[in-house]
Amino acid sequence: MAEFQLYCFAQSGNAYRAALMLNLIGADWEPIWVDFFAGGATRKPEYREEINEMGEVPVLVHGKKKLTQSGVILTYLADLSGKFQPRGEDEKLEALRWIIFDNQKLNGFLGVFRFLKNFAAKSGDPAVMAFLKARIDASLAILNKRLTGRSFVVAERPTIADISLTAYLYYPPEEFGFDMPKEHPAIGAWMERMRALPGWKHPYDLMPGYPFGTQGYRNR
Ligand SMILES: N[C@@H](CCC(=O)N[C@@H](CS)C(=O)NCC(=O)O)C(=O)O
Repeated sequence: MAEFQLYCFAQSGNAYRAALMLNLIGADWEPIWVDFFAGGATRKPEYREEINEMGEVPVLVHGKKKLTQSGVILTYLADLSGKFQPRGEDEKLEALRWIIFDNQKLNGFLGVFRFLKNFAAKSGDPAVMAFLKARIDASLAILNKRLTGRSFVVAERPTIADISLTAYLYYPPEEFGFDMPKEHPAIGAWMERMRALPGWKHPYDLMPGYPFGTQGYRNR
């Protein structure tokens, strides 16, 4: 059995943050596939009782420790490995600031937008999609400005804030209907720097369940 287990599935950018971190630090880890789509696994009472009361992936298991929320998992793995750590109080607070912004306003909205566009039984209401797209565009512009003239988000080296921000960005543009790296060149250049890190893998190559068994993408 590997040292770490990660509950995840290939289409989850939230889980990708944790999977990518494990790979980048060279951890001995294995994925545990969660049947989110066909099986609705995260909504089952046994998942909430035994795995995560919040009904979400990612969940990281390390011996007797079980952690959820990608920001918590990233912090734990950075402290444990000494890699991608923000250094000193200012960098730590700055990393947390970007992780919270990302969870709420960038990848938080991107995940919902992509779900409604591709996976939900009924396509997202146009007014809801337009609302989300406007929020996403505003957050992408903020990140693009931050990355203009700098290599990484918090420091001149990648930290867990950068890893958090990758969540949904590498999924194919057709799953969103817009091309984030093309439309936001500083984000595109930063994505290439992240892609060049040893151990980087695309979410569909890193986590199980793509293309998924019984359902397929609604819009393909
Ligand atoms: N802020 C959380 C978000 C986790 C999250 O929303 N995960 C989704 C999958 S991408 C989930 O498990 N949703 C289950 C559900 O809504 O039933 C994190 O970063 O870990």
